[in-house]
Amino acid sequence: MKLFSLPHSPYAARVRIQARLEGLPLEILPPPVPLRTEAFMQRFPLGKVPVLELSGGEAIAESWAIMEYLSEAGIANGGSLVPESALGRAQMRMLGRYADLHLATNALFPLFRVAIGAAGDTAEIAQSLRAELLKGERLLASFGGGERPLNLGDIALAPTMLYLQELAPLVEMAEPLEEFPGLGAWWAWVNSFAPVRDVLQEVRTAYHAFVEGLAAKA
Ligand SMILES: N[C@@H](CCC(=O)N[C@@H](CS)C(=O)NCC(=O)O)C(=O)O
Repeated sequence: MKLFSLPHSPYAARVRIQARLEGLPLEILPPPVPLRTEAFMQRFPLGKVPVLELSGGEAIAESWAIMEYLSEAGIANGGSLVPESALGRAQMRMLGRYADLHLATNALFPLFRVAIGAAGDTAEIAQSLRAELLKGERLLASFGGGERPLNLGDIALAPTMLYLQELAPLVEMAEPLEEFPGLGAWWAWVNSFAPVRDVLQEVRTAYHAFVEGLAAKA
């Protein structure tokens, strides 16, 4: 199986973390045709990476669909990243949807726009970031205390949280998780897993290289 990935992509990073945690035999490759071209859109209708290409040539896009496919395909060597109970699975999906529909939509994308120099009210973006982080703080607390195994929701959230911390200084929030001890503890916990920590470091390095490249061109 081939995973078409970009090193700085938080969405591709999810699948790469899962692959390392579960010992999945994925060949990690750049997109086989340039993004944002008709050729890419024809081959991969949703127009984004990551894309998982199966040995029969079928393509699966959307990181969450790929992660669920991989965990259902019966090829994992490690423990399961999908909880056994229906409640555990619902909580896992809530974390994934929190990452995409709340944190990314309302905080990360506005921060990206600031990063590329688009106009934006930085005080408003900081307020929105705090509001979204508070949701996460409360969501994690609602799962109850105590140890639980890492799941796909944590893996979906981790790269988004990495980018928020990289970009929050743009809106005068140097350490955004400092105000949210539950999220801070969660962040330390997910980073205690070497595959998570290592892939996040790859994303961080790729992102910094990307930013330096932009600065050099300016
Ligand atoms: N919802 C998608 C988002 C994927 C996504 O936004 N990928 C970005 C890279 S981080 C991309 O392919 N961008 C190319 C483009 O927008 O042209 C997922 O979860 O896979």
